[in-house]
Amino acid sequence: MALVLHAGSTNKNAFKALIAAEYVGVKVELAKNFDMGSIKTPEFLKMNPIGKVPVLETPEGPVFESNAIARYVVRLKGDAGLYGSSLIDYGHVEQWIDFASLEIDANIMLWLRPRMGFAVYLPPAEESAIAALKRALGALNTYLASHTYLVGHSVTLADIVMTCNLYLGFIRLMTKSFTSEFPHVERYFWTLVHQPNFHKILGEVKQTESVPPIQSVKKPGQPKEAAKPKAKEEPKKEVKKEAPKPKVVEDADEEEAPKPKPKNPLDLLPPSKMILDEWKRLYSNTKTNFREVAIKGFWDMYDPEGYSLWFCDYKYNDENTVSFVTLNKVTGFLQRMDLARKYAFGKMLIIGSEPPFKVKGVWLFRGQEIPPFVLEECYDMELYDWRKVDINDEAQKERVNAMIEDQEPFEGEALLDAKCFK
Ligand SMILES: N[C@@H](CCC(=O)N[C@@H](CS)C(=O)NCC(=O)O)C(=O)O
Repeated sequence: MALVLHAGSTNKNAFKALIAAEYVGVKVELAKNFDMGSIKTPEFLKMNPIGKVPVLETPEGPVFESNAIARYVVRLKGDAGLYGSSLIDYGHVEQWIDFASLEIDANIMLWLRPRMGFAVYLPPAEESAIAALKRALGALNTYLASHTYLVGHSVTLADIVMTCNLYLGFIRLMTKSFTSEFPHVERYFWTLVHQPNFHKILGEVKQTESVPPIQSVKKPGQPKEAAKPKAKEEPKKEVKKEAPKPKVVEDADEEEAPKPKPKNPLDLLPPSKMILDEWKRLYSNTKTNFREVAIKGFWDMYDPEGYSLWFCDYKYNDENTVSFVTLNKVTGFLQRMDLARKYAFGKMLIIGSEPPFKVKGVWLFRGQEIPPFVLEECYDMELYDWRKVDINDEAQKERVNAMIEDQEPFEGEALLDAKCFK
């Protein structure tokens, strides 16, 4: 029988237990017809005296506090590896759970609650919450530069708690311009949310495009109408007093301002004889004699003035210890390159028959440089070393051919997979 979890269906604190349940194979269900209005009733307060959610009902009584609930769920199955494999792993799992709660989540909440109208908005308090959050994300980023997961080589409860806490930040407050300072945190977060057990609970995750505007404080226990300011002028005065706003807020305002969409500078380049879609069609439609048809066709079409070719090499191949995580990393990269579909073609090889796997690729870009908007918008770009292909060098040309063709062995090694961006 499923354990019942009392919480709303979008509560990231409840997601911790739901994701953990997926990993360990325990049935946990959200309470049917859950109503936030019920959490201060005497009946609910018997389950959690502070009147907050989530609360898990177990055959032996209720458990509250989301981290404790997640730990309970994991221990129902012995721990199923979610606590690592040694005493020190266990210590580190607990270390990161506390860090995720006290250094990441606490500061996200200090930033978010006033903006939602659940606490008074004070600019210096917001600035200090953001500074503390950045300090924590900086430390996490440094750690993740050389680690795929927080502990060991697979997902632990620490990753579940950390990802759920980051999730709230990513969907509500932390825009791309904010998170790009922490590329390893970005990579970690997007990799984790794409894991099947996370995806099942979180669904498609979309990073916020702006920081929410400040709302006037809602008074607890009063109907929504009463929380509204009495005089119409009041909110305007409050808004004026906000200045100076922290930078992220200004960024958000800028993002919100309606601006005409500037033309992509690549559209202003002199026309090229190479029609990218023609090459993509040739690539897709060639089923036999690939060398003679597609590769030959590529070089016949190739316009070295209008296009350039680039090799890329993943900088952190040592981290590629789990095949499906490595494959997900590459899939995520190609998804994020969607913005360059009109201007690029790419081939990514995942190389090796056993871990650690190497990730290498070749890309065709419109123009002579990697398009700046791609470098800015797609954080994966900085996880690779990029080298322009010298097409006068036959060895380099042959390497391009081998990559486009998925030649195996590639540089003496088997291919785990090859993925194409077209
Ligand atoms: N530390 C608690 C936080 C619980 C919490 O703040 N819950 C919010 C919803 S996410 C709530 O119930 N708020 C209602 C209230 O504060 O009255 C946990 O991790 O479970």
